[in-house]
Amino acid sequence: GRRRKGIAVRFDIVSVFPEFFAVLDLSLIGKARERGILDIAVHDLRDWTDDPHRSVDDTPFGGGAGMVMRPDVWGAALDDTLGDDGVLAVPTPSGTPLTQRMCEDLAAVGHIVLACGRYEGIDARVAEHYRDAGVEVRELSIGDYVLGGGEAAALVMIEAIARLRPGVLGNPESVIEESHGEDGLLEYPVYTRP
Ligand code: 6SD
Repeated sequence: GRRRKGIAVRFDIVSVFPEFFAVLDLSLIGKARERGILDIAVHDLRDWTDDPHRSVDDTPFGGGAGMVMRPDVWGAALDDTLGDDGVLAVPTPSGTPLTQRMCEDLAAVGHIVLACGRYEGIDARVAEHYRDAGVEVRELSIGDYVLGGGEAAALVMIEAIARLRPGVLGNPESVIEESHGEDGLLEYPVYTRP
């Protein structure tokens, strides 16, 4: 199903740097994965190439600097990972700004596929194709600055979304409490005992 309450949420991450996501073995997210509350699979985009060089990029149409990620390779990877229930999340500096409210919305999605770009980004036909096919495609920015690729942004998204899932935080009151503030965030200094 697409929206769910209690059971495990699934994240599929597709990247040319799967090792980037080793930090998801740590802390609350690592524990939640061990407990089966979070189901996170990390995939190497190059597994969907079929040439000996395992090439994922090509020269940009019409010229320009750098390389663009190939739509055929991304199409093969996303056909396999989206299934019939995945929401496609694509980190990009030109995307909709990620907010706490949007994270709450995404925490109700049962299956999120994160497509991490490198180089000059993913060929624009990929998002267009999946939108046309009826997939919910979210192009998201984590802030108004330019990263080297989508991986760090995907980590931010997973951390912000996963901690809203029931059972991921040790203390569920800390999620409830933070929702009292004006913009949903803690806005006062905190102290341990003097
Ligand atoms: C080439 C990317 C993907 C490059 C990004 C996202 C945000 N908020 N800043 N930069 C980004 C995402 C940069 O692939």
